[in-house]
Amino acid sequence: MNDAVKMDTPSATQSDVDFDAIIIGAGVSGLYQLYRARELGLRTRVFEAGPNVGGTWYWNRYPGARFDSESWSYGYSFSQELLDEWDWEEHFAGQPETERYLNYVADKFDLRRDIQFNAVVAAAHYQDDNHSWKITLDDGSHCTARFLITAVGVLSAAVMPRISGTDSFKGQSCHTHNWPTEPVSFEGKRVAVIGTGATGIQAITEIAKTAGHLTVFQRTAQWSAPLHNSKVTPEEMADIRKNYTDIFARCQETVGCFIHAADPRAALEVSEEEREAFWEQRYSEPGFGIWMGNFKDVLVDAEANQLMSDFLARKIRERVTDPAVAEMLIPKNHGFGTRRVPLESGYFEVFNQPNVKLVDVNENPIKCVTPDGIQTSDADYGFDIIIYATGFDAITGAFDRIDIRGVGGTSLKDKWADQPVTFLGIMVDGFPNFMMVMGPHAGLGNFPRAVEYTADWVAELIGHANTRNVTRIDATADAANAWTDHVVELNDGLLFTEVDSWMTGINRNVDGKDVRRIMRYSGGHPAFRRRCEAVSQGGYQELSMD
Ligand code: NA7
Repeated sequence: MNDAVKMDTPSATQSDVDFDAIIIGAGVSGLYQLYRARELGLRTRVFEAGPNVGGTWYWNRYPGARFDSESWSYGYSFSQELLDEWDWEEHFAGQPETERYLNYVADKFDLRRDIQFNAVVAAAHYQDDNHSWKITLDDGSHCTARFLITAVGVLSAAVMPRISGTDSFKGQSCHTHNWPTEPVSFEGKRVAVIGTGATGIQAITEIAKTAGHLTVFQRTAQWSAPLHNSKVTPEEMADIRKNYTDIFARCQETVGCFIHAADPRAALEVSEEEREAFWEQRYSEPGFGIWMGNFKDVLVDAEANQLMSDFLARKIRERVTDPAVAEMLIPKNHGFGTRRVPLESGYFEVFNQPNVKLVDVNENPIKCVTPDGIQTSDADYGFDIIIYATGFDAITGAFDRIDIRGVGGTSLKDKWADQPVTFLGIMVDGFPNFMMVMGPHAGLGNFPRAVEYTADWVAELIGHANTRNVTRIDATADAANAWTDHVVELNDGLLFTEVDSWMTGINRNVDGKDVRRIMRYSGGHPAFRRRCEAVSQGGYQELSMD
């Protein structure tokens, strides 16, 4: 074993491996999985590509980066002491506050001593002769572990656009995910932002406040709604603290683990006045209520969805003074909520500013980046700074970037080439002792709630195996196929499956990601929990154990 990976004394039961468990990633998932692994007494090592903890909240330090989940519903729930100690400053925390929070957690639970930073996992190969994984870092060092747990995030493999000349640009440029740690000044600068997803919308709103001139290159307009962020007063924090038990219980019972649950009424069964009043109310309230707490038919019934989209189009027309610009900002190729809804804090008004220009790249495609700026089909733009808010190779991208091989050398990337196949979104048949916290087929939503549940389930499974001297756990092919069929069926009738987005596996900047696939579990967290509990309480009959 290479020196870069330090080893503790092997335990009697697992003396043939360097570690009981390797976790990839020290973000929200990896930190908690490490905490649980420690409780089990596992000799654990976390490999983290970055120089510090935080994952998403370490890397995405672009201006305006913040939660769209209520902060106090997003924090960890597992430690009463932590809940008692941590005061949230904003209802929707910005990246610096969240990064501070995750550092606080790492320090409080003394997690860093088991984390190796700047450690990029290049390969992980299963070795059936001793039921272990051989993990190799990109510096060539390697080690072995009984269990391999991925906590690599859903949106961590950043992707640059397929535009030629990006390297030739003489000014400053970066992808929002790789934002520098030192402050960037936009004062008096000519700035370009390419991309108008959740990230672009946050960054554009903030950068427009100080940029000399900002040009936004938009390919797909978004149905975005107000965030309504505010400071948390001491009185509110005291109230939140009193109610944590109820808050987390509520999150467990909603589809996306948010505090917001769908309204039991259908948009089409109430009067027009009632509908409009409800939507006005949702539009004026903080957070995802407008998406997750909307009428129950808005995301499944095309007519209801059209009415909701019309409502939001009217809002955009009210807020944007130039009617031609307003029309450019109104999505035409998808309905409300069928892509991830970005929440905004004055985004549409940005386009009323004299220092901001919106360019539709469908009308005027970007031809290339030049040393001085960007050339489109109809103009040459000079820039000092170019920002790529072009998103991620979502969900499977971080897996694809590691050479993961299961029994017989089967590559995970190849196995998933057409469609991810998983068991509970946690295991993959033919990849024994391999567990994913928030892999493909996990439910998407208020991330830490699902993370805590999944990491607990994984820890319970490993505990079950260890107490029975089981050294090899694999999902059966039947179980994985049945689960995958179930995940696919759940998408019938959901409007979002008919739309290109990272949630349907589309990324036009990545080879092979141009066909829609079922990437996430759409049955909702309560149903997911019931499925997982049925497996654990049933004695893990869907798994083979030796
Ligand atoms: P997204 O939501 O994938 O957005 C990426 C944006 O970049 C989107 O508007 C893309 O347009 C655009 N894009 C990508 N390539 C190009 C080119 N070549 N030209 C113009 N525009 C381009 O990523 P985000 O980082 O904003 O958000 C990811 C998630 O993070 C978000 O949903 C939250 O959950 C947190 P497209 O839509 O593909 O036409």
